[in-house]
Amino acid sequence: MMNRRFFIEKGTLAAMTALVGVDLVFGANLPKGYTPLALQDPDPFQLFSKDNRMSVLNNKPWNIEAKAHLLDDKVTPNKFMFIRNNGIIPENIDAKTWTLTIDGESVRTKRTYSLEQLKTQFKQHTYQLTLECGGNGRSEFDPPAKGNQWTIGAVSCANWTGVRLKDVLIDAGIKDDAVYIGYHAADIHLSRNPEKEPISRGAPISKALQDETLLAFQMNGDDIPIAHGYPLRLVAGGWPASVSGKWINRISIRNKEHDGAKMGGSSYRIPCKPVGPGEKVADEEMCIIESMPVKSLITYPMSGAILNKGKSLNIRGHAWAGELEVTKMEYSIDFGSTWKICTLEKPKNRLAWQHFSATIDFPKEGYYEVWARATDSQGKAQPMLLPGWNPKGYLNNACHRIAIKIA
Ligand SMILES: Nc1nc2c(c(=O)[nH]1)N[C@H]1C(S)=C(S)[C@@H](COP(=O)(O)O)O[C@H]1N2
Ligand SMILES: [Mo]
Repeated sequence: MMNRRFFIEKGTLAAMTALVGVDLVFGANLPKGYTPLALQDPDPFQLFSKDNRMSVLNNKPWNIEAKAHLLDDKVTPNKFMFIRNNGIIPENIDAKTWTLTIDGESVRTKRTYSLEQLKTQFKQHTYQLTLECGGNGRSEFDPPAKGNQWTIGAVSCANWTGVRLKDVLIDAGIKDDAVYIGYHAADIHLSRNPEKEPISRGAPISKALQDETLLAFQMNGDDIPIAHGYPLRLVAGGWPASVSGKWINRISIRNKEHDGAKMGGSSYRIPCKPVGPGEKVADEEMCIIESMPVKSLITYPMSGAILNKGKSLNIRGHAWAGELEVTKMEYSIDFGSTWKICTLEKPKNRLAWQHFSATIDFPKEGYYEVWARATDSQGKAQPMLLPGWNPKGYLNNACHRIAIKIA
C-alpha cells in the first residue's frame, strides 16, 4: 500500500499499469497529473484496519478518531484506536534493517542498536498505557482553535510490549548534565523536504527514566500496526501522546530542553497562567504540557439510548488522570446539581485507564443526561462544561455527557 503511493508520485504510465494490474486501455489519454480512481487514496478503514464507524478528520495527513461507545473495550483494539499523524507515514519500512541510535550532548557513548539487539539484550515488559492527544476535545473551544477538530475520540489504552527506555539509555550511558530526551523518527514532512521533520518531541529525563516508559515493538501482542509506529515507537503514558514518537530511529539525550519540531512556539503548550478566551499569548508565556489532566468517558450506553420506564440503566466507562490515579468517579442525572458514586476499579498498572460502572434509576419518563466526573488523587475533578480556554485548544477534560430518554 505504501509502495503504491510512492510510485504514483513518479506518475509514469508503465508504473500505473503495473499497479492497476491490467492494461490501462486508453492510458495515453490520461490528463497530466491525474491519478486513476483505482490508485487514488484507498479506503482508510481498510488501509489501517479500522472500524468504519471511526471518523476521518483529515487525510493529508491521516487523522482518524473513535467515538465514545467504540472505546468500550477494557484494552483498546487497533480497529478503534485513533490515528494522529503530523506527516506522511514512512514508506518501505524494513524491520530487519531498522536501527535505533542513542546520541546527544549528554550520552556517554553514542550507540546504535538493531531491533533484534533491543529485543534480545534487554528485558521485555508489557504495560497497559493510556495515550491521549493533547488536542483531544479541541472542537468544543470558543473561540475555536486551528487544528484537527477532535471531539472525544483521540484517546486509547492498549497493551504495549517493549524494553524500558531507561535500560537502553543507561546502557549507552547518561551524563550528569542530562535534562531531556528528544526523539527523531522516519515519517516524512508534508512538504516532502527531507531536511524537515514533521515532529520531534521529547520529555524531561525523569519521565524518560520511568519504568513504564517503553521502546515498544508490540501492541496488543502483535507487531505494532504501521500507522501506530511499526516497527518501533516510544510510549510514554499519561503525557500528551505527542511525546510517544512513532517510527523512531534516534533518541538524543539532551543537556537542555529538546528543541525539535513542535517543541517550541505554541505547539503542545498552554499559557503558564490562565488567560481569557481569545486572548493573545506571547510564546514566552507558554509552558510545555506535561501530565494530562483527569478525564473520563462513558462508553456504554451510546448517547441517545432509549430505555423503558422502570428499568435501571447500567453505565460503564474509563477514567484516567495522567501521572496520577483516579480516586473517585461520580455521575449526575440532574445537570450536575447532585452527584452519586460509581464503582471504580484500580488501574491494571500505573498509567493505565481505570474502569467504572454504575446502576442508575430514573424518577420518571422524559429526557435526561448522564454526566460523568472523575477526581484525581490530588483532589482535582473534571470541570463540568469546559476548562480554561487556551490558544491551541489543548486539554479539554470536560465531563463526558450522554443523552438518555425514558419512554
Ligand atoms: N513520528 C511521529 N510520532 C508521533 C506523531 C507523528 O506525527 N509522527 N504524532 C504524535 C501525536 S500528536 C499523537 S497524539 C500520537 C498518536 O498516536 P497514534 O496515532 O498511535 O494514536 O502519536 C505521536 N507520535
Ligand atoms: Mo497529539
